[in-house]
Parts: sequence; C-alpha cells; structure tokens
Amino acid sequence: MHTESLFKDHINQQQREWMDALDRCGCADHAVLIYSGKLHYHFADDHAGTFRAWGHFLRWIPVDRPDFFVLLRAGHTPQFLPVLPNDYWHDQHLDLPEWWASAFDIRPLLSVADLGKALRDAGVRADQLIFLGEDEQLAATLGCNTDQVNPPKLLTWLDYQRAYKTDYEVHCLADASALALTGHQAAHECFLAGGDEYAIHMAYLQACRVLDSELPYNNIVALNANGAILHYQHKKRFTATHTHKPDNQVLLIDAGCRWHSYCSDITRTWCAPHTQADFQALLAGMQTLQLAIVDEIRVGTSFVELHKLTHAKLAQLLIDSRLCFGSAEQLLAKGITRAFLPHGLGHLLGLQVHDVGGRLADPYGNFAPPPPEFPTLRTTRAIDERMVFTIEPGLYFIPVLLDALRSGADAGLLNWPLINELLPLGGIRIEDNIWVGPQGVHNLTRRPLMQGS
Ligand SMILES: [Mn+2]
Repeated sequence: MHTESLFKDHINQQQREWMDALDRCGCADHAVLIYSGKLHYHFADDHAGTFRAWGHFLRWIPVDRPDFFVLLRAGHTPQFLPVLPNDYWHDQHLDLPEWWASAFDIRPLLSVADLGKALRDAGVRADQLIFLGEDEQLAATLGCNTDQVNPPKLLTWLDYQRAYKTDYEVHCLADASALALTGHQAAHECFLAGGDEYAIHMAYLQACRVLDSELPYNNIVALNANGAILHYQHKKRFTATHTHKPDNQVLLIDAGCRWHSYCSDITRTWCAPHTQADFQALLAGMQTLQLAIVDEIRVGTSFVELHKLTHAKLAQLLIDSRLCFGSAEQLLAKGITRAFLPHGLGHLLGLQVHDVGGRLADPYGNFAPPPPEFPTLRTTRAIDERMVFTIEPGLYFIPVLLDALRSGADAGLLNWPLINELLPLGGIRIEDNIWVGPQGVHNLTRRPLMQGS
C-alpha cells in the first residue's frame, strides 16, 4: 500500500482514538492543542541541545521541529500550526510532502505569540482547550487552567494506546529496521578489517547516510571488554602512533535508525575468526536462545513470563558451556543468572526507543510493576496484536557483578578460571524488533516486511 493512503488511514484512526479518549475523560467538547516542544539551551550558553519533538506530537506530524502545534477538534480536519519566524540565521523553510501535508489544514504562524489569535480564529474557547506538551507557562498565556494542561487521565490513556501500532507505523518501524541493518553490515565489515570504535561508528553512519544527531539513541560501539558496560558511551580512537592498538576480538554494536521519526533498536555481537573458541560457542548459544524466545511469543503471553523463561534458558546455557556448576533451578534460585543478565528482556518500540506505557496495567493509570527480583524490566504488559517491541537477551562478564559473586557464599557454583579467561571479551547481546501482526509474529529485523503482510 502507498505511504499516502497508509498515512491517511493512520490519521483517521488517530482521530477516532483521540476523540474516544477525550470522551472517556469527560471532555468530548474540548479542543486539544499538542506542542512539539521548545529548544533547551545549555547553561549560560546560546547553543541548544539536539531537538527531539514529543512522541505524541510526532504521531501526527513526522517532523522534529520546535514550536510546532497540532490542533484537534471533533468534526474538523486537524490543523497544523507551525511557527516559522522571519529568521535569517537559520533555514526556516518547511518541506510539506503531499503524502502527509494533505491530511492537515496548515496555518503557519510567525511567532508563538500569534497562537492565541489562531485559536480564536478557529473558534476555540480558552475554557474548552486542553494543552498537551512541555510548556505549562505557554498554556497559561492561552488561558488554560492547570487542570486543562496535560491531564494525567488523558495522557495515561494515550500512552497506553500508543503500544498499538497502525499499519503506517508498522511500515515506518520496518523501514527503520531495514535501514539500520545496512549500517550493521558496514560496521561488521569495518570490525573485521580492524577498525577502531570510532571507525566502526562512522562506517555505520555513512552506510545509513545519517547524522549522529538523527540517530534514535547514541550508538553503543563496544570492542572486547567494553561490551560489558551496558550503556557504553565512548567511541575510542587509535592513531598510528598508538603502540597498544586493541585486538578486535568481539564487537557488540547496539545501533538503530529512525524512519519518519519511528525508531529501530538492533544489537549484534560479532567475533573475529581468532576469538577464543569458548566465547564463539557461547555466542552461538545466545543466538539460538534469542530466536527460541522469539518463537515463544504469542498473543496473551506475559512479558514478565517471557523474561523469566529467558533466565531459565540462560541458566541451562551457563551450565552447558561450563561457566557454572549445579542445576538450572539452583542458579535461578540463587540469582546467579542475574549477574550475567542484569537488564530486561525488552521494551516497547515506537516513536521513542523505550516507548511509553510499558508498565501500565490498563489505560486507566494502574501500574504493573516488574517483579522485585527484576527491577530493570521495562515492559510488564501482556503481548497483544499490533504491538512492536524488542527481544534482547544478553550474557555479559561484568566485573562489578562477578566480584560480588566471587567473594560470596555461592562462589563454588562458578567456573572462575573460564570466567577469568572470557572477562576481557566483554559480553553478548542480540536484539531484534518484533511485530505481532494479524498473521502472527513477525521479526522485522530478520525478514523484510512484504506488501500486504
Ligand atoms: Mn533496546
């Protein structure tokens, strides 16, 4: 299906869902103004950080620009109110591709100060306006009382619903995944050719033809032991004058792309041909484990249960690969698998990498906290049709967590000589993006999305 018709259906569906949400919150007669957000300047500086529009705004307008607004009213075409100032310092030109622009009644403004007039022209009364977005002061200047600004009941409802993707959104997410894979391939080649973290990162960007600032999150490009630092943030550079250029044995790369603001989030771990054989076998074991977990996904499966199953399979892998002794039950009961896998199995994916609503039990604002033994699990919802999420098991040699076991009462359950040998190799994570479609579970990272699927 063509992007334009997919987007039109998406906007129509949004309009129905948002009007339904207003109705349920007792404000069906209200208009809603959604704010993309404003620039945030560094302290005592005239430079701002990279701007990222708010997710609920991006669901309507696929453009990351500050001071853009969408006005929704029952029975009206949604209005798009972009502030486009007369400014000779920046490019204020706005591309309006027909495929999305035709869904809106577009009314450009010269300044945020013109917003009040635009609302009056549209016939919106201040006491019947709901303001959604970051600037409560701006909302006050428009005449909104505090209960008209970001009403929690409405926001919770919208957050919960955002887990259910329209066909347009699924296609954007699939394209974001496909684009990132071209970068992952280039990164793998650069790693095998001996590139350092910086070179691998640049190879990724160049293959995807993206800027750093356009990425959904900072790429994690970790060679060898750095793979055990879960959110490793550097890209180390080596020059010809360095005498200790690292030996590329393992690359853990966690990198995504955005497509019309929808994110992909993909992790791959690669070994070089000369990497220690036990680590290579462990990587093969984790690849099998990750696909086995994806195979378990059904509509109605609890994400918490899937996370627990991952730990059960990990316990068996630790025993099979001689990293641990005893039984799987013993390792689970003593929390030993948690030292090797301290993060959650995955999270909802959409306009934010860790998309909203992962811990909502229902659309009414009740929370479903993760079990106490797994506090870092970001998703506790039951898997449902139209959801998109990641499945990303890992196995790491994290010194600070292993040291606690080494000096603890259960130290005898671990094979320390082998662990010590593998510590310099960091760790393993394999992460795919999964869509639960009407025809079943679809791994967007392994299979391109076919038309009509
Ligand atoms: Mn992730």
